[in-house]
Amino acid sequence: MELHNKFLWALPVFMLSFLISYNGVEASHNVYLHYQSLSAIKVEQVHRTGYHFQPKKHWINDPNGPMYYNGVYHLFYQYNPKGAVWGNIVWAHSVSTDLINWTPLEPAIFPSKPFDKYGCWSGSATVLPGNKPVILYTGIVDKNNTQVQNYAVPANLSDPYLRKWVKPDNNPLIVSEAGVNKTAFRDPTTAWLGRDGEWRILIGGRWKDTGIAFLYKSRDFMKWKKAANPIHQSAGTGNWECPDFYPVAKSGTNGLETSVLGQNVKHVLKVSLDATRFEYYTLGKYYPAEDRYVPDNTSPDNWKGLRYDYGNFYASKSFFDPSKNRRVLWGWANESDTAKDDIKKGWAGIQLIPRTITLDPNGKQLLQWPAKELDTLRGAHVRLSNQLLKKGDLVGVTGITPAQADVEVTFSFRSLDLAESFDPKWRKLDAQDVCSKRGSFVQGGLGPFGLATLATEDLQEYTPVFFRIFKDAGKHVVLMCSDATRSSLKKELYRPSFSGFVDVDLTDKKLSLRSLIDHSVVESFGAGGKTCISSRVYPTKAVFNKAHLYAFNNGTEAITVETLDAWSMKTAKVN
Ligand code: DQQ
Repeated sequence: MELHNKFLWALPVFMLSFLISYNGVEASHNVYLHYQSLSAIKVEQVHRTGYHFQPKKHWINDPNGPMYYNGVYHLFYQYNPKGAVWGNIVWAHSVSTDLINWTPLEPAIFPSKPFDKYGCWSGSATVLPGNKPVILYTGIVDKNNTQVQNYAVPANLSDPYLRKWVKPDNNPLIVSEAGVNKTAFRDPTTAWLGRDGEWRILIGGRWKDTGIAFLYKSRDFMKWKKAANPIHQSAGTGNWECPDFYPVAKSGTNGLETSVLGQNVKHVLKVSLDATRFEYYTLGKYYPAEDRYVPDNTSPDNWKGLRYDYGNFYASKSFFDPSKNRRVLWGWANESDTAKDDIKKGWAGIQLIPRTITLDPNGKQLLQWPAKELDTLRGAHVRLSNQLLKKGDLVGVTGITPAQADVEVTFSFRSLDLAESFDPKWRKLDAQDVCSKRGSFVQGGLGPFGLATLATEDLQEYTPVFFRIFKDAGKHVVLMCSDATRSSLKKELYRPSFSGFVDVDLTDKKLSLRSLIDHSVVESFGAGGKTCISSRVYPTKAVFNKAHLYAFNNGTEAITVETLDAWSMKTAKVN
């Protein structure tokens, strides 16, 4: 059978059809047996990125590790060395001193032992006291997809790049207990150390349709014991992949090391939903004595929850960077074209730009922003100031390379009076459904206004990133969209109207937007990183120097571009 959906069989059918039709995303990794080991003959350049991380060819998925060690950033990632679709998975390894330019090394971990013979799946790194890194990862031990947790350590700690990793023979460290679904038992987190001297990790899984983060504890990192209760679980969410659990400071912008506890922190639990291929996170309180995590009542604990990114973004991982006192987040963006296209291109998947994470001063969500090292790639610069955009106006941004650019813009408006009414029926919908009803093409009152990226001059192709503001029962609702509907003339593409609501105070009547445009990806940060959306798009005409960038307004209320700064982005050494 060519197309076999690896994990989906196990979830109740009614639930899956609900989740999948709800999100519209094709679920899980597909196994295309014929394509798995079909090496790329040619690598098509047209949609390859200039400054987003991607290897020279073939398939990538989840970021693994990542870690900072002795002045070097290590990014490991799930990689198929033999083809452009998922399969033959190893831990590829690249290193960097600035998070932006990368040097590829040999794969760090690959199937070679009985405890990982059928696959080396995702996991995390922890730097143990004495400055000793250790990786925990999931090994697949048989054809039935049985999952165990293994460890690997650097062969030579004095190698600055930690090129070789050893998988000791006392692996596996953790096997699933009776009563646990052994095919949904994976993706160990970075460990944190309790005040009682015990290390703790989470492992993702499920029981029936309940997503679970199992908690394991160890004194010596070798003997692990399952805690009586999971740290957290949530009914109706399906299998939890790639959990991530870490503290954030209640005030200030410093990131925190994973073991930090106390009154001045909140915790974040992020899970990746296998059934729908999107993630959500909650903010909450971790009670170390009982090893329980309780989400705040402002964080929905289900697939309606807060998302790091409302677009192509999955299997993310964060790590603490002690050199800059920050927490950095990596996310994977899969393609939105077909497996056949990926074979033709010779590659599939990118990692999005690493983002720093802090707690929004409102305490209810996170803020994300591209790592500041990205600014070193900024080249030619143009600025627009105080540019009025009346209804229907489209203003070109020239003098930079719009297919490979970084744009920061602040819009302002005089009044909120013309905001459209929010249809009460939409209250049940998610932002993406609202955006698909009211894209950038339907004229509004206050908005849509924003950027038209990767656009042809005649707008046959473009990916607009924009805001629309509504009135709903005396309050204002801000919708941010990154709409791929008209991104390409090519058929057979997944072209969603990705969207998220923005919880922003409009007293100053301003909204800001930053978009990182890179050939086949538009990665956007609304209102200082409150709402982020990444879209993968494949224009046929708006490519290289045929791509254009515009600021637009399609609402009745005039909008002022207070400032718009756009930079050509230099090409990074992405691998
Ligand atoms: N990808 C890995 C798994 C993980 C999934 C396999 C998430 O470990 O659950 O490539 O994308």
